[in-house]
Amino acid sequence: MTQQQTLGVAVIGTGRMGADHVRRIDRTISGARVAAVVDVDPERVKGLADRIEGCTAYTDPAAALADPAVGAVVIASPGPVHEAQLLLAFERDLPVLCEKPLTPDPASALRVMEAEQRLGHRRVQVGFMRRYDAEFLRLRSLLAEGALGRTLMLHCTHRNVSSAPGFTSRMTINDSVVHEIDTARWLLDEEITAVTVVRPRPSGGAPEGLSDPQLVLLETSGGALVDVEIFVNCGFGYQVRCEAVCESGAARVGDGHSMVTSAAGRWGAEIAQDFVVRFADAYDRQMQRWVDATRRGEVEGPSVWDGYAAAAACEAGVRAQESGERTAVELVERPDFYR
Ligand code: ISE
Repeated sequence: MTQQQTLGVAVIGTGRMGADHVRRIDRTISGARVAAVVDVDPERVKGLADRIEGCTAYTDPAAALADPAVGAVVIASPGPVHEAQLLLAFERDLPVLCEKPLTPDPASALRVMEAEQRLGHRRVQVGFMRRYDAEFLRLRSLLAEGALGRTLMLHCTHRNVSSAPGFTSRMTINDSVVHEIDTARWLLDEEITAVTVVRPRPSGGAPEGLSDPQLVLLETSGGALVDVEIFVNCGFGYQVRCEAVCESGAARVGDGHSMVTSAAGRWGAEIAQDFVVRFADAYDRQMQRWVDATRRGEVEGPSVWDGYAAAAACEAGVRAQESGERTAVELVERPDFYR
């Protein structure tokens, strides 16, 4: 692939996130075009393809990946079908940007890791978009410079206005806290070694049967502690904050991305209502970086190892939720392929 060629991308899954990625590739970023869209819903996918020149609608991912116009794949379908779709992309040796979670459990993530190693080269970037958010990038640089000394703790807040119908307590770990798990691993450059989950009385705003909010405590291989307030029905806005407490200072991100207005004796800022808005810049940067790297014939960003390590920590998190006990994370040794 040369720099001059426009990358033809197939987007698999055209729900909220997939449709947003289609719009982003079509309208916002450069160097790529949407060559194919895939969804189980034939009408939805046709409606989307009809609005994009040179884009073909498919209901079968294998047929889309066989389209000669397709040179790379964005997987934005539900997590449980990622493994099969990743293996299809490997069969054709296509570069992939795969939305989180890589797969819903560590056993399937390990199978993907083995399959990618059999290919002999990395093909997958996992969509942990916070790694592309300007504020989180600044925090990482600050911590890496070491001017504040070692990082001792991270205090994280992760709030959604409301959870989608059918959202379960285990999804609060697998779909939501998975972001803090990856962020902590990336900010600290350490693995998560144990997870504990405690809960206050449930909010009256939480659907029946959903534990909400919860407090998740992550321990890391370097001895840092990470506490995460996960509250997926807070009702008032989408808030993601992270404060690093270091030996000689502290730094916090997540407050500073909206306009502040003063009027009628009041002063205040807006709060984004969802992740598509709050992390719009990060999603754009993530996609542009993926397209640029792919056109250079390279793979960068969060790897299948990162997806696996997050899945392993999530599995421990779900067990900790169910048992109420501190639960150790079980990880295989990191292959040299991913170092
Ligand atoms: C959703 O799947 C996401 O990835 C969002 O970033 C997260 O805030 C939300 O809780 C998840 O359901």
